Amino acid sequence: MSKRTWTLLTPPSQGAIAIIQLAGNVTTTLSQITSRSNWIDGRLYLVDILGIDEAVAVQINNQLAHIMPHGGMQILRKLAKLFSELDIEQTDEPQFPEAQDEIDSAMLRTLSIAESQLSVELLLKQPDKLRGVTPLEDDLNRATILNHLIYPPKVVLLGSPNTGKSTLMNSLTKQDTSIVHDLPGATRDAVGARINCGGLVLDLYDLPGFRDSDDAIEQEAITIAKKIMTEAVLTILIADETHDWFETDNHAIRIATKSDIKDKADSDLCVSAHTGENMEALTQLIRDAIVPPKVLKSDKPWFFPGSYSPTDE
Ligand SMILES: Nc1nc2c(ncn2[C@@H]2O[C@H](COP(=O)(O)OP(=O)(O)O)[C@@H](O)[C@H]2O)c(=O)[nH]1
Ligand SMILES: [Mg+2]
Repeated sequence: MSKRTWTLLTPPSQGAIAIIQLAGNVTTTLSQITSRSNWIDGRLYLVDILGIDEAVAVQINNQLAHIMPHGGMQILRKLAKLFSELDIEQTDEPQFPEAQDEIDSAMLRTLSIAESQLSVELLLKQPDKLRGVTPLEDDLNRATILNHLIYPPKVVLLGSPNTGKSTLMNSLTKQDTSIVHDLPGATRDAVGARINCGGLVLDLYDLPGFRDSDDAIEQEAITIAKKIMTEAVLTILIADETHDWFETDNHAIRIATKSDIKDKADSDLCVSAHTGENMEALTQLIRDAIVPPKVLKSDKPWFFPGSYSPTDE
């Protein structure tokens, strides 16, 4: 008998409906967990799952079925226990019966985990471009950039205390994620938030100033911040009229804050979080610095994760 597995297709959190994919000998599984013995492929049935829940279920073929119970966490926990008792193993590898071939299936899997809207249209076009193609170095370099549409990259704000980093962070996240304070060094921890930046989803961090400090907690925050700095794909250098730019070897853009008071020369853009001036332009600038329009609009194939392994040759 082929190995029987189950995969949660919906997010692992409270929802109205959950979708669970069953794979392996599903005829056996369905007869064990419901009282229905006769299943026509592709037809939806309302079934009772051993008193746990009423669910909609469909057998796609004798190796694949979907059951759609209510999405409460208690129901999911009970179902997980039931599957485990029946020796049905949980996996994180959904199957896509609608996929034409392996590359199509890899694309659908990537699409299911991709964070940025910008990836959707692009991914759907890839199977046609990728079949039978081996990547060149140039293709792999382009993939490194485009993969940021799947896995949110880290971006850091870096500048002297009081230049307006936390205020900018709050404005970009539209929440109070950062401490805004007039005292220099008010941001003791690296504060991060996942934001949608013109269609690109990224993790933005407001780093503490790297001051010498005897405070153990502050030292710890600085250690964390330095690690995030090295992982960041983009550093947003922040300065205002009275503070100058920090030095960095990272890929960086220079954003001058408080343009409502005065613009600053030698910046890529002057913004004001208070008036909103150039805030829209800032999100586009950040996005384009990470995924340049030239790369996004390229007609060449995107070797997204799972589409190619170096041993494919
Ligand atoms: N006029 C003006 N003041 C700002 C602006 N952004 C921040 N500030 C002020 O600058 C000070 C320091 O801001 P904060 O965000 O805490 O700076 P950080 O130390 O770099 O995080 C606060 O008093 C803010 O209100 C802005 O766009 N215009
Ligand atoms: Mg701050």
